[in-house]
Amino acid sequence: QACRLKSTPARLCIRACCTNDSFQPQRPSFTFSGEFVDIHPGGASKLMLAAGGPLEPFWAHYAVHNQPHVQEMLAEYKIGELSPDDKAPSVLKTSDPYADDPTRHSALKVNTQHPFNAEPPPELLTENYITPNPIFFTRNHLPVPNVDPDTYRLNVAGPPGGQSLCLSLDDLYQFPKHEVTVTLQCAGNRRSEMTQFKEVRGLEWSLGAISTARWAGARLCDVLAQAGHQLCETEAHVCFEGLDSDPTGTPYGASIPLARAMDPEAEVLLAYEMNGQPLPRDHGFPVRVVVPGVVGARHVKWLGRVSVEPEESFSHWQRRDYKGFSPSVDWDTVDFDSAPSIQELPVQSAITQPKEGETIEAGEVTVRGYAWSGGGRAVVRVDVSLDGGLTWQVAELEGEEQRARKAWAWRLWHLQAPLPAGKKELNIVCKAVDDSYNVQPDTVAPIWNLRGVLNNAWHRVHVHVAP
Ligand code: MTE
Ligand code: MO
Repeated sequence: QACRLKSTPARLCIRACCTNDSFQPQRPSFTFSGEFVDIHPGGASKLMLAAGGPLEPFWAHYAVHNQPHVQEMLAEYKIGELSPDDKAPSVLKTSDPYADDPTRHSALKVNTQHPFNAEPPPELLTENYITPNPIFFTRNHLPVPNVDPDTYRLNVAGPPGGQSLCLSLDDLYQFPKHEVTVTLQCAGNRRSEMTQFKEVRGLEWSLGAISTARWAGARLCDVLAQAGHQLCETEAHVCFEGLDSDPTGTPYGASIPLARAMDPEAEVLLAYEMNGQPLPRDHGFPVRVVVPGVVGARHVKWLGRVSVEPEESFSHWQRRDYKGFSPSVDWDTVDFDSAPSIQELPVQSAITQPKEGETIEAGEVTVRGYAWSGGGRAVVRVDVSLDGGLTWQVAELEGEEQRARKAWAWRLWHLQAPLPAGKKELNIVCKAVDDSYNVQPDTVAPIWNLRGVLNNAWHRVHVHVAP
């Protein structure tokens, strides 16, 4: 019997009984040796949670394992098979944690189904200034919780000696309703272009991990004030916990500085409406955080708990992910404690029309796209080149005018330009400038990082011209 947990990690055996239907039922049960523990891509600690027990609940959850190349990697570590007597099917039966996920719009380009990660195709992304809810990009790390709005309670921890709040949805509606149009962008937007330069670890987002909605809800500063919090400690952080959690019960979490949370001008919301509708389940029903100008990862969905802490959230996603590093840092040398968590994002723009590889008509070309910057910085200009960056033309900005220092939403833009006769192909490039005169870097190379975040290199599209 090879499935006993030995005390020294080197001898550890992890039982993996692959009887789950969603997995490969014809495969025999097997065990893995401890050599694998340290190089487990998801970290040793997560793997150890499964030690000595069935893997099904974990693999059902982290569905990334259901792929042939993962099986191949693991084959090397297989050390034996369980005798049929050791199998305990009743214990191994697990319900699919994703069975209750909502249905989604078929136009979305699915990155991973479990958890659900998807982006709208470029041609739909910039069709509207406000992204329609059904095609708003979705970034889930875990199964979507099914929250009953009647029994939902938001727990807001009070200051030391103060009282905590336990707010129903109706309680939240009593706070002044605040509305704001905000563009939400994942730090991994455009990661696939970074991978093309050199491999990175993460979801292969194209240019659609960004969307814009009109959000409404209570202002976080009003709720925190009601709980008795003041901006006395400028180094403090507001920590958020989602109601989605992994098999160990650890919820999604993130934090933002208290100074931003308490600043009414920063317009941080506990949002319950998205484009005039209750939040869709994929986007955090019934309540999510919206932090204008800040990376998507801090906009915690299915919000369950808010607290003010002396330190940033201890969540994996605050401390061990969503940070930027030098191109020289690799997975052997990375020190996550050495880099600040991503908050405000850098200036960004991308071309949504024409598409890469498309053949366009001769005569005239219309180039479309989006531009946005973090921290409320406005887009002052978008430059477009049709010759790979040698010469530039200024695009026309569309969409709502931006407010100074509170430019939370993107600008859409277009450029209509005649094509030089005889051109067989075009290298179209765009780059945006924000009101701090920040510009985008021309290539990925100097900003490449092992997690593939923060890609804001000039966006390039190569097209053919019809003869
Ligand atoms: N909140 C919870 N509770 N769970 C999550 O997985 N993902 C975060 C953030 N909030 C996440 C979350 C990340 S990384 C991003 S980019 C945004 O939600 C995506 O929001 P959206 O799915 O509404 O587009
Ligand atoms: Mo994200």
